[in-house]
Amino acid sequence: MKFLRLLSVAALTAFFVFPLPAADKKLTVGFSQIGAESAWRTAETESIRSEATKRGVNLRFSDAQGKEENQIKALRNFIAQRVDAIILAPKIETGWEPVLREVKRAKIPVILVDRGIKVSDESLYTTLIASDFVQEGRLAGEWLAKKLSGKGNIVELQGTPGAAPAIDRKKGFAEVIAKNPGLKIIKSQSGNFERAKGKETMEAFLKAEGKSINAVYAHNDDMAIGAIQAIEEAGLKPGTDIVIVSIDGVKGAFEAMVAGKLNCTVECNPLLGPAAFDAIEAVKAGKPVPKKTIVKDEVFDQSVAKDVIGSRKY
Ligand code: GYE
Repeated sequence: MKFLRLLSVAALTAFFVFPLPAADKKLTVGFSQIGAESAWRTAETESIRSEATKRGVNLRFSDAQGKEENQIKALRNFIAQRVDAIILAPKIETGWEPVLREVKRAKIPVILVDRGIKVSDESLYTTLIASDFVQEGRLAGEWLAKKLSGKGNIVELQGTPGAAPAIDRKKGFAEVIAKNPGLKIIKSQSGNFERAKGKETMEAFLKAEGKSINAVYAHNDDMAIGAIQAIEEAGLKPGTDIVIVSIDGVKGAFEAMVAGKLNCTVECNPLLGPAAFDAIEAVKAGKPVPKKTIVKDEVFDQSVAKDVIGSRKY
């Protein structure tokens, strides 16, 4: 009896003096997502959601419906809820300083996924996990320059104004075009990374430029798929009459390539869940994390589409 009592006193003492290690506590993570404008984005959301479930993380998901101000509100809610970490997929590069200062004051680490931001103080976020969008633009440009043998008129469908992938994909592509005097970007406008907007913008391009368009460069696959519809409705053959190159590498792009309607896609991997939670766990364990992790991407064109479509994960 006495022994048992002693034992329970020892257990209680152990519990209070040595509380359970933090690693055993269930983490609560807030994830502020931009919206669901593209197949890429839904794949990213799914990757983060399923990885949270797999690791037993309590995920607070907020969909900003395409509005930065909703993302800012979400971050303030996460502060109020005292989450352990925040995953932020920022819509545009600017406008984050004030709210990120509040987050920093609350000592909540911020993991940026997929898009970068412009801040004067880099300590306002912990790490960025993203692709090199300038390089993606270059790869698209190089592929197209070769396909067109350095000659032709290009129309460009840009992503969301102010968003890192729109700015950088435009820049990388323009670099390559500048080196090819026979290539010209005759129109360039935003389709907001959306299929319907891509179609609408392509319709306007076709109306203005008609048959002088030789190629389309779309900052994402969804807009390219919209453009394909517009080209078909104009009585032309996408992939043949007009060469099309885009970025992301989603399933729909591979299907369009197999059907001969899209010529090339530059991959941009949206499956960022595992890397995001690795970073959070490292930060929580007091381990250093790199300021930037660049996700590797590949180029796929029609010639390989049939062989790889079955192994695509998004
Ligand atoms: O390419 C596009 C999406 O931020 C990298 O956003 C991402 C981009 C992606 O809507 O499809």
